[in-house]
Amino acid sequence: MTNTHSRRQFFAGAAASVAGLAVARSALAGLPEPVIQTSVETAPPLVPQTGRPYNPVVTLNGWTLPWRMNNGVKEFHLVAEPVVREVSPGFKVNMWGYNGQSPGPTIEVVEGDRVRIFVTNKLPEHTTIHWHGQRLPSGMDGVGGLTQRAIPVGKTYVYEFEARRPGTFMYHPHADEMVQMAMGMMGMWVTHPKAKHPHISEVDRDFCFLLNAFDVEPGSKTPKVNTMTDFNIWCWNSRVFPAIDTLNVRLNDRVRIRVGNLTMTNHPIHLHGHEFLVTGTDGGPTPPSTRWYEVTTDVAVGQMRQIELIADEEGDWALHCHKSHHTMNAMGHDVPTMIGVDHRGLVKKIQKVAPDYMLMGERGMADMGEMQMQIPDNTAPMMTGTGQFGPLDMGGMFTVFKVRKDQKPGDYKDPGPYKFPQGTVAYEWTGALPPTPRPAASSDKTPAAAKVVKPTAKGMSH
Ligand SMILES: [Cu+2]
Repeated sequence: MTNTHSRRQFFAGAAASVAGLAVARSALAGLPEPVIQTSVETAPPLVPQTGRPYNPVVTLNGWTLPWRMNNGVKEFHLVAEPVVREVSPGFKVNMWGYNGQSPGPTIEVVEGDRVRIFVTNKLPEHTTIHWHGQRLPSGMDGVGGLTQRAIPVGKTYVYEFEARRPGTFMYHPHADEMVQMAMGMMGMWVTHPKAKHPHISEVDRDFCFLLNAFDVEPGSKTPKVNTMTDFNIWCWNSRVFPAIDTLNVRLNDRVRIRVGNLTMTNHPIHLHGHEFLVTGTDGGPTPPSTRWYEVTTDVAVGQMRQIELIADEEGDWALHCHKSHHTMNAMGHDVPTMIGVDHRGLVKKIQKVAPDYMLMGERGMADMGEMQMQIPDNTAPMMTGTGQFGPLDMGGMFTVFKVRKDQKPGDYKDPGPYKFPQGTVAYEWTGALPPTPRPAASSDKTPAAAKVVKPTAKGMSH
């Protein structure tokens, strides 16, 4: 899932462009050169070369935007533009994003930093950027019509404010919001503390990702932008499992995971094998006396959550949204439940008149995980991903938290599948078995839907 060579190239390139801009003093009067990134790989942490030091984050399948220092001000250049995002291998979606990607790059600054962000609009319509959760002057809040004129097509606007409080934030348009967010316009913002903070611990690994969702009809390439709640592609940073990178940590690392939700529903994020504390919310770090241990935390629409844990159990641990239909990719939901219905012989008959007809699920849907059924071009299989023991029957908002004794400090590479110590994996009982007859067909011939429900003026009545 990672490629060290191109990571290094990207990293060297980014560092060089920052250094290069720092010496080209005469160029500082103009716009900072926009840095564009088209790789879907997780970029290594961008260690700050200028400004106050901090411990950088890693954005899953994303990257951090380099800046230039201009008279003590951190200058960034965001370009709002149409992009093509590979949601999973073989599944590319026309999105709108920033600097070559959806989501846009993570912006990392330090508490007290003066920040200047140039925003160039290369979209076919006007836009703005709202800096979700920040303390800032009202006129920098990015609400089109209310606090500024929306940025016209082809124009560049400047936002400038001080990053006043440390925490996890997001950015997104506040102009034609439904369309622009349905098209993938969003990004993460992390403000690191300027000094030791009583409510912010120093961690060994710091990950971040956005929850986002799209409605892409199987076989098409552009999200439907008028969808209100019925999204079908459930993403972390515009990727679906198994295309979401794993979170790779060393045994006993202190780990922070920052999650922001810009979908239109809530997501209970669940980690296996460990308890965690919610150490930060929308309002910043939480006082330690208010924290309690969880294994699932709900991230509501528009919210940010920071969770922290000590990774003290080796293994491959699932990390996923607990809504089971969010760990699946595009599928039709109007499929009748066929569990327990014996329809042997029926499919062949129907296929004579409708050759593509497929009846699924008389034993559940697990078979879908390994079925090599034909799917339309440019879509993601519904349930996919293969582990060392077989298919995972998963998609969407799912990845693996990999805890390894021999992962080197600062090494974020995927260590591969876990080598389970002998005798620690669930195993088959090979002794005598109790009889397991299949349930006999029911002798009860009474139709199940025997009650007649009649609509009345007041509603439904029996
Ligand atoms: Cu979810």
